[in-house]
Amino acid sequence: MKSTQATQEEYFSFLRSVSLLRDLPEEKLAKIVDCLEIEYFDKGEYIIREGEEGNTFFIIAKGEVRVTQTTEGCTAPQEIKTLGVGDYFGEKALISEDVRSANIISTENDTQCLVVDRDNFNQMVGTYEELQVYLKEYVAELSRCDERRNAL
Ligand code: WNU
Repeated sequence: MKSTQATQEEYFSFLRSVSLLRDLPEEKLAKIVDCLEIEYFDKGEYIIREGEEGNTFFIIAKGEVRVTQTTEGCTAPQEIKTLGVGDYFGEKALISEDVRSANIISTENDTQCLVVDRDNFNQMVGTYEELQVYLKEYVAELSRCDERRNAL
């Protein structure tokens, strides 16, 4: 990310406030700030589409998104939850080496996401054992939620 130092510092302290990244070493966090892209989405815009390939991880810096997913026996995708500032998504396709498993849709104009690509995500997670274990468990739990939803 090319930006002023003031902006870099803002992103640094914002990322520090994200629970997932709280304990990440200073230099790792600084590296993430260096390689971040910022993406902007309007209300109703799809950030992620279920079934597509994906190579990015997102952290919400502004706004709100809806998570929806195809469920057996339902014609329209069902809403699973909403996520807001400081929440993140898109880790599952990266960790499970699978296609996107849900839709992510912006519910506001000017939703802003910090985007980390697969290489940088792997570096961030790979060098930090606890983070890796935490995310793997969370992703396994999401798969169980998916199965349960489809079994209803
Ligand atoms: C869910 N099932 C599935 C969420 C975000 C982060 C964490 C929950 Cl650690 P992807 C679609 C994304 C997926 C997840 C997100 O949607 N998601 C869910 C579910 O019940 N995905 N399959 N809830 S919000 C959320 C936990 O990030 O990653 O790359 O794309 O498959």
